[in-house]
Amino acid sequence: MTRALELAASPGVPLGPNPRVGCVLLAPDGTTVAEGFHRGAGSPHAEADALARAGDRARGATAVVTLEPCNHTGRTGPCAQALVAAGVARVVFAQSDSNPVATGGAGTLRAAGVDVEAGLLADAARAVNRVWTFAVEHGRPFVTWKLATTLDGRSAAADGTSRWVSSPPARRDTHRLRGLCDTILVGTGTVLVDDPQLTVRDEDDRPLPRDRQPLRAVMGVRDVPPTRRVLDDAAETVLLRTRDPHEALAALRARDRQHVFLEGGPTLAAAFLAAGLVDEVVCYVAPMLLGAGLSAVGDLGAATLTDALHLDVVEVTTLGAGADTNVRLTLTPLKE
Ligand code: AOF
Ligand code: ZN
Repeated sequence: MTRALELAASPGVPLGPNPRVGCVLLAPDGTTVAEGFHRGAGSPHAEADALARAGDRARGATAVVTLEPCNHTGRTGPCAQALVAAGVARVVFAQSDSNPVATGGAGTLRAAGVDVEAGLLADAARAVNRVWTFAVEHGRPFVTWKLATTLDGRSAAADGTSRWVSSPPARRDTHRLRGLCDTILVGTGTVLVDDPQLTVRDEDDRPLPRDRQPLRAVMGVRDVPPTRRVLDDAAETVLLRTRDPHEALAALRARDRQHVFLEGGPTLAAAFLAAGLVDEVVCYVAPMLLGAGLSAVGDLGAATLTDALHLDVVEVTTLGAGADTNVRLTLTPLKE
């Protein structure tokens, strides 16, 4: 299973709606017959990849898979039936598949007389697909709220200027994190006021190719003029005509989205926080004071200290040096 997990995490697999999955086929004497892994949506599942490499040698083998074999015909599949047809005698998998369309593989295998063992290194397997697992189990995308503030928690000065709060190393780090998400979400307010591009750009500020850009999502009921940069063709854009965070996330989930990078202003951030829909916070703190200006987050209804929203600090990292020094805090909101 350790080897199957390594295969699952093979480099070069594009970010996509599918989980990373690895599979090892073992002969009865314990030697490896074939290995396989999933290379992204539309390509063969890990089990199918390993079975194709094994050919006749799959008969009587044990399949060690990081995820419960699927039970459905989606873009490919179903793997449970393929394992049975290939004559595999035993299946050991790590993580159960709670994806409603694919679940049930273990039952199908057992019904066909295959010996099935579930749960081996399940936590490690869940960690490989942290965000995919969250999305299938919660039925909505995982939300990372990103903010950049001054030491006194302001994201813009009194005159509205906000562009250079964080230092160049922090901004590059933001682009790296954007590129790990499949959706960048803002409100119409941010689009109308700041006219952001919302693309992932490299070290030299060049946008990545369109097919590697996250989806740009804009929520709110105000109209977005066609000249706004978010509507250029550097990346795909969807206008979610709602103010409700639940509805926005449901619409994104319907498009197979699993990781939202929330980059909206204080009002949108407060709406997501109040609804309990922020799962992770990444905050870049610049060593500067404004003493006035826009608070990074709107009213959360906390009139007294005991009403404060508390967060766990997961990581503290210093980015840049000298005048460019920023501190990045990664936190998890505590939910009751
Ligand atoms: C994968 N790779 O190796 C396994 C998966 O519609 P499809 O064919 O893309 O199926 C995707 C679902 O199949 C996926 O969400 C998961 O539930 C299941 N198993 N998926 O992409 C694999 N074994
Ligand atoms: Zn499958």
